[in-house]
Amino acid sequence: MSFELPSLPYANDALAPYMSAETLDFHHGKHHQTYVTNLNNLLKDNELQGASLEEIVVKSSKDTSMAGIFNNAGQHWNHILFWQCMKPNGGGSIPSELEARLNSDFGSVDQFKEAFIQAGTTQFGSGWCWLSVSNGKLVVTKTANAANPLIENMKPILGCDVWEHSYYIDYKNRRPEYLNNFVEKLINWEYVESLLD
Ligand code: MN3
Repeated sequence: MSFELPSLPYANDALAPYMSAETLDFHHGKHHQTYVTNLNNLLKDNELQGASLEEIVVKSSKDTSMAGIFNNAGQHWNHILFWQCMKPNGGGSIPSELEARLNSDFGSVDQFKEAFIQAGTTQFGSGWCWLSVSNGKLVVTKTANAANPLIENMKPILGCDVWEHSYYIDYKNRRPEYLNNFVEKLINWEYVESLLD
């Protein structure tokens, strides 16, 4: 069984102007597709062939001889979450259960947003910023390259790609502006809440 590129849950021009059709054509159609193609090729004759994507990510993260599999499996997993975490006319009000959890664990929704944007802004080079459930508590973290919170026993419920391919066409070097628009205009909060617990 091989992995496949999932379709975007919206039209490729539906997130404009905050994320353009050109960005999605390249990011989803080329970059994400390449991770899937590489992963399938690397899994041929590998002991992890046939395992679930999450199992491949976690197991390959612990074995340096599987670095190539880890990088491509991690990026496949990360992008699947990333596409689902956005929607047209996103941002806005947060469903009540998630809002209460953000208030409880960060002090306020604004403090959560500040921490999330700060994590993405300060991730040096390529990587991701995350909102995850860790031991029942919501936490913000950042990771480099293909890594994600799954490999630290957390459950990611929101992830933002801060590789340059995610924003350079639309924002050039202005990563903080991209992150701010991701939070205020793109996040599908209903989907994020559906991943709680
Ligand atoms: Mn990407």
